[in-house]
Amino acid sequence: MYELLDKIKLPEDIKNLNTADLRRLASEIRGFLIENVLRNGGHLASNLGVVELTLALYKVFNLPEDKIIWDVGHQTYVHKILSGRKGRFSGLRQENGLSGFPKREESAFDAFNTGHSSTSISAALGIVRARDAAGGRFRVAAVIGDGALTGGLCYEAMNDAGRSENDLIVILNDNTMSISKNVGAISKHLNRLRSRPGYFLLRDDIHDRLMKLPVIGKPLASFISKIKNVVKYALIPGIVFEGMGFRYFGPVDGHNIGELTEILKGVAAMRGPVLLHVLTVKGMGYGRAESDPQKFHGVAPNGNAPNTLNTGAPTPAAMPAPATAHAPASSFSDVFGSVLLGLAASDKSVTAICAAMSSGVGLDAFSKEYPERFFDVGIAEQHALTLAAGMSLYGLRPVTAIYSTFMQRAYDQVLHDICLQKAHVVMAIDRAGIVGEDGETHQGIYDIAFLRHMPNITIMAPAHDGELAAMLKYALYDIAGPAAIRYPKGIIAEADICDKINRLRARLHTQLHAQPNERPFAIMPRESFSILPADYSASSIEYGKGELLATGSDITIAAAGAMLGAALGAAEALAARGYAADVISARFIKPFDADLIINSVRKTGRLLAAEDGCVAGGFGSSICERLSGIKCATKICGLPDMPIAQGGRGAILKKHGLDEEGLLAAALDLIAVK
Ligand SMILES: Cc1ncc(C[n+]2csc(CCOP(=O)(O)OP(=O)(O)O)c2C)c(N)n1
Repeated sequence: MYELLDKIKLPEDIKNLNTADLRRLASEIRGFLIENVLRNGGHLASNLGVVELTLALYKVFNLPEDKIIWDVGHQTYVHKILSGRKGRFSGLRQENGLSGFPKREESAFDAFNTGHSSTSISAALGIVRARDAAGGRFRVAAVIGDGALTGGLCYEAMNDAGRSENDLIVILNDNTMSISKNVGAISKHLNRLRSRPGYFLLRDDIHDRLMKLPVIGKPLASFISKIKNVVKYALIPGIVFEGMGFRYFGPVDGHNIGELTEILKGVAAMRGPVLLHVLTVKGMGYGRAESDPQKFHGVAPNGNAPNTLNTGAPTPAAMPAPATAHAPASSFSDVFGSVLLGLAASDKSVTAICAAMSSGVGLDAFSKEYPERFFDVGIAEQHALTLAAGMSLYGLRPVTAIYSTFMQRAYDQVLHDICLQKAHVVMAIDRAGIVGEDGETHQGIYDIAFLRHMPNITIMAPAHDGELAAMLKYALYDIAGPAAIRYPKGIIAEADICDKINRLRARLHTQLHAQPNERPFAIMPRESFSILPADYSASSIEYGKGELLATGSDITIAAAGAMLGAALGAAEALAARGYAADVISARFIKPFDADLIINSVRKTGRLLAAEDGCVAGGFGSSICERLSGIKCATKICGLPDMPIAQGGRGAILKKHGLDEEGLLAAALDLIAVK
C-alpha cells in the first residue's frame, strides 16, 4: 500500500535512493504516520516535522554503528519506521508493543533511552568520550529540539563539550514550538537567526583559522566548496553557540531533503563540536497539525483510522480543555486550573509557574487571565522550583504545577531551596501515579518516596476532585511551609466516592442487622461492626488528619489519594464475606494521621496500605516505620521495585493489584494471617 516505504526494511535500503525518491518516501512516511498515530494515539506533530531530517540522517550516518541520540525521544517514530519496526506500529505505546520512545532493549538502532527532555547532548558527549577512549571511529549526533534547548542540562553539556576537542555533532531541530509556543531568550535568539537573510552561516574568523589548519582546514574547505552552490555564506556575530565553543552552521531548511543531506554530510565530516541549526515545521504535511501543532503534539487513539484521515477529529491526549470557572472539569488538571484562577482573582499575590506544560497542567486560562502572574519557564523544572522559593520568601504566593515524573528533576531545589528554608511554595504534582502509555520514563510513582523525607514538607493526596479544590485552598492559606499536593491523570468525581461510601455503609448496616443464621459467614462477632454517620463532606481539611469512612475490627485499610475508591470497593467485598474493615482515607501522606491509623492497627492487628506509588519509601512504608513494637500483620499494595512499562492505566493498576480485586485479595491474605 506504500509503494516505496514497504520496500524499506533496514536503514541501508535508503542509501541508494535519489532525491526524488526520498521526496516520495517522505510523503509516504507522512501518510503512514497520520494513519497510524491517529488510530493508535501518540506524538504526531513532532514526528511529521522530522521526516526529511530523519531521512537525511539515515543517508549520511551508518546505523547502528554511528549513534544518534534523540532528545526526549517522542519524535523517533520515523526512525523506528526506517529501522525495521514499521510492522509493529499497530502496537505503538500499548502493553508489550512498540515504545513511544527510544529503547535500547527494543532495538540496536536506539543508542540511548530517553523520555525526559534535554539529556541528549550530555549523553552524546559521554558516548563520544567512551568511543575516543576505546579508539573507536563512529560518529555521534544529538538531535535536540528548540524546546528541549530551554532545559539547563543542555548548557552544562555544551559548556563541557565546547571547551573540549571532542568530535560531537548537535543537530538543533528548530520548529519554534515546545508543546506550546517555545519561550525564553534562547528561543528569541533562534528567531533572530531564523530571520537573517544568510542561509548557511559561519563566522569567518573561525573559518580563516580553520583554513590554516592542515587537518581541519582541508575537509572544511572541500565541504564549503561542495555546498557553495546551495548555500550562502555570511557572518553572524554573537551566536550563542559559537560563544560556547561550537561551530555553528545554519539555519538550513529542514524539509529540503537534497540540501539537508549535502550539508549534513559536510557537518558530519568536521572535527570538534559542531551544531547544525535546522528549521522545520511542526506538523508538516498535515494541515490541521501545521495550523495547531499544540493540539496535535500528542493525540489520543480514536480507533477508526481510515475515516479519520479525512474526517475524524483526534482527541488531544493529556491535554484537557482550557480550564474556566464555568466549564465542567474533565480532569484533576482542569479542577486545579479553575480553582487557582478563582483564588488568584481575590489575591494578587498568587502566581502560577509551569515548565513548558501550561495546557497539560490546566493553566491555559490562568495564563490568559493573569499573564503578569503566570510564568512558563520552559523545560526547566529545577529553575521553576527555585524561582518559586525566591518569590515565596519575598511576598508572593507561588504555585508550581509540574508532572510528578518531571519533578524528579528538581529534587535538590525542593530540598535545598524550599524545604530547608521553609519556603511557602505550593507544589501541585500532576500525573502522579500510573500514567499509562508513555511508559516507564513517565510513570509518576516516585514522588512520595523522594519527597517524604524532606524536612518541613507537607504532602497531601486528594481522593477526588472536591478534595483537590479544598486542599489547594488549604495549602495556600493554612499551611506556612512547603506543601505538595499529588493527584493522578484523569479525574475522580466526589459523587462517585460518596456513592461508594454509601454503598459500603449500607452493606455494613445490612450485615449488622442480619440474623445470625442469615449472615453469609458467621465469622465476626457483632461488635466488630459499627456504622458511621451517613453524612460525608470533604470540604474541611484539618492539618495531618485523615478520615475514617467505615469501621470494623478485622483489618485497617489506609488508602492514599486515588486509591480510596478501590479501597472502599474492597471493603464492600470484604463485608459481603463477613469481614469489616476500618477504611481510612489518608488525605495527608506527610504527616500522616498517626493517631487514627496506628490506633486502628492496634485494634485490628492488620494494616493494608494502598498507594499508587512505589512501595519502597512510600506511604505504606512510612506507616510501617511507626509500627515497630506493635504486633500486627502488614501489607503494602503499591508498585514494585522495577520499571513499570507502558500500557493502559487501568490495566497496569490491575496488574499490580491496585484495583478493587487486588486490594480484596491482599486483604483476605492478611486476614488469613492469625
Ligand atoms: C524534563 C521534561 N519536562 C517536560 C517534558 C514534556 N515534554 C515532552 S516533549 C516537550 C516539548 C519539546 O519541544 P521540542 O524539544 O522543541 O520538540 P518538538 O516537540 O517541538 O519537536 C515537552 C515539554 C519532558 N519530556 N521532559
